[in-house]
Amino acid sequence: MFDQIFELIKKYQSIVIFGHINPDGDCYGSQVGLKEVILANFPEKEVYISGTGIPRFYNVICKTDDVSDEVIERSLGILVDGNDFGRMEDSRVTKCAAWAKIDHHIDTGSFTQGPQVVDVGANSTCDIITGFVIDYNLKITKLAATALYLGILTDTARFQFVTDYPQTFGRVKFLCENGADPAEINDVLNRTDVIALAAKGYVLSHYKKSKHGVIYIAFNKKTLQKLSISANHASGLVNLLSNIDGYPVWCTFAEYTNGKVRMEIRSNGPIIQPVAVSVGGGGHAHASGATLPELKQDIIDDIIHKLDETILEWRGK
Ligand SMILES: [Mn+2]
Repeated sequence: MFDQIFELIKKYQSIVIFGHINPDGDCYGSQVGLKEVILANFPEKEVYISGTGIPRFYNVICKTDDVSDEVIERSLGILVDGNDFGRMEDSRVTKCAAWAKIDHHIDTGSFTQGPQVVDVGANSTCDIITGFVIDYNLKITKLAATALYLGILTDTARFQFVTDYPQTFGRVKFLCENGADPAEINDVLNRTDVIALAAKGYVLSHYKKSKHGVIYIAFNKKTLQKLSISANHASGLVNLLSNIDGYPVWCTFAEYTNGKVRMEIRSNGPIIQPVAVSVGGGGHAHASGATLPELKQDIIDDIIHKLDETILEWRGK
C-alpha cells in the first residue's frame, strides 16, 4: 500500500498533511516528519502541515503552516494518526484533490477516499513512517528525524508500550544516526510548573475506584478553572493512575468549556476499545478515548459499569 501512497506523493506538486483533533506528539511528529522527508526527496514540491501541532515544540521542531483554501483544493491530502475526515483538526481536509492515509488506530472502515496504510500493531504513526523511510531508502533530515522520534517517544509513553522492541529500537537508532537528539526532546517534555504540579496533586488525592478494578477521576469545568488547566491538560494526566495493583483499567473524564467531555481510557490487560466505541469514540485495544455530550453522573456510571464488566470477562479467561 505504501507503493500507492508513494505514487500519489510523486504525482502531486502540492501536498497538505493533516493531523487529528487535539494534536499529540505522534500526530505533530508524523506531520512534520513526513513533510520534511517529502521535501528532502522532492525539493521542488510544496508541502504544508495544517492544524496547531504542539506549540511548546515550535522552537525545537517547527511551527505548522498557514494553508489557504486554494492550496488545499489542488493538493494531495495525507491524513496521519487518525481514522478519517471526521477525526481531522482541519475540516477543510474534505476539499483536497485526492487523499491518502497513514495510521495505527483500529480501522473502522470509514476512510474510503484513497490508499491507506493502517498498521494496528505499530506503536505510533511515526514508527510506521520511519519504517517507510528506511524501506524506501529515502533521504531524511535532522528535523524529520527529531519530529519522528518525538512521536515514537510520546505514543509509547517513553518506550513502555512497544510491541516489537528490536524493530522499534532499530528505527530509533536510525533516527538518532540522522540527527534526532533524545536529550533535546526530553528537556522540553520534562519541563513543568507549579500549575501542573497542583493538577497532579489533585488527581492523586481525588481519584475514585470502581467495584471491579477501574480507577478514575472526573474533572468538571469549575475544578479545571480552579486548577487553571484545560480539559486537554487534565486528560493528559490519565497515566498518573496507571498500573495500580488490582486496577487494570484507568480513565479520566474532563469537561470542556462548551460542556462536552473528553474521556480517556487505558488498560494493561482488558481490551477496552469496544467501550469507547460504544459511546462514539475509538482508538487502540488498550488506549482509547471518546467525546461525551455532557458530564453527568449516570453517563459516567454507565461507562464504569461497562469497564467493570470488561474486567470481569477478562479475569474469567
Ligand atoms: Mn498515534
